[in-house]
Amino acid sequence: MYTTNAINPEKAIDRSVADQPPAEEDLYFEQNPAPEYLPEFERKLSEFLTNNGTRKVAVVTSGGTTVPLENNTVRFIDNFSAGTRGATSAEYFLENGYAVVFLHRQFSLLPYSRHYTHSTNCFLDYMVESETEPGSVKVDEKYQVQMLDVLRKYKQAQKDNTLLLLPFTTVTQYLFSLRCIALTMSKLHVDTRCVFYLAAAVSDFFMPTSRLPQHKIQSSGGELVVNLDPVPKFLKRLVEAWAPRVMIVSFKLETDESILESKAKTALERYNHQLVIGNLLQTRKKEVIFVTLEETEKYSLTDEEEKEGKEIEEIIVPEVIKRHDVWQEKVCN
Ligand code: PAZ
Repeated sequence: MYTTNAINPEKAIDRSVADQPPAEEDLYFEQNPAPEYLPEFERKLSEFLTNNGTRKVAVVTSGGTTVPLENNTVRFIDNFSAGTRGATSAEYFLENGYAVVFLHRQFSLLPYSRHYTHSTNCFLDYMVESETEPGSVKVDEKYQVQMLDVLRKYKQAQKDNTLLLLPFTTVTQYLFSLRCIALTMSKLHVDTRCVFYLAAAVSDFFMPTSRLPQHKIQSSGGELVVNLDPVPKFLKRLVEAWAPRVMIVSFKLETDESILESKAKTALERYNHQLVIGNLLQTRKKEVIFVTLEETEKYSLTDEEEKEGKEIEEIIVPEVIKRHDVWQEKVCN
């Protein structure tokens, strides 16, 4: 009979065997500097989670990440995302009783204020000088009802302390922040109550710190050839190691409809998370697909609903919440 746990001290460390190389994702965190604000970030997050007691939590990521081309950054690569999906979804999570950790691109759209910023109207167009009280300013009569509704919800979220705004700019800041949120959730045992709703448009390529020029690239050098590395696939790490008990919803954006569903399925198979929401750049405000290993379901607004100003997130978020409830039942029992 042999035993599988006998120890031979001479062979305890076999120096002829090379060390396992660290995973690509771990190397990323070793080779790129952590944002200086990370300890403060973690402190604020822990305080927020503690204050929110047993409330369910949605971590909503939103907006695009940048890829700096210089250390003292003048130029960077960016993407189209304005943060509409994230900011709008955050409001519906709040309305459904969730606390929301809003990890967003700095200066992109925010829940509630999104109705009045980056819009075709300047915020001043919503105001008029009061006729009854000369010298004072009030909201234009035609915007009163809508603005009061938004204002009340905004103030309620402030009063209840249910919305935490955490900004990022670069892809590296985003990844360090996401890892910090996942690990903090697990540390505070909030993970089973939490859903990650990853709507941010995260760069697939980046310039490693080791190759980043210190100063502004000079045009006198002639043609600029940029050589970017692929960003390691963090979703696998998030699902397997950082947040295994959190329900994870990722988004998949494509521009070619014929590959959207298959790409979403491939992501599910590769990362083993719970749900991929697929959308096309051209129709993302009107139509999405929910893809799981079992089925694909389409959700869309009718032309009528679109005209009335209904938002697709009003359909997406309650559907995600339904699935989160089922997930919670499963992981808690
Ligand atoms: O910010 P926005 O509302 O303009 O766009 C939202 C979106 C298309 C970025 C989002 O729905 C999405 O698909 N995010 C994931 C993108 C991706 O990495 O595939």
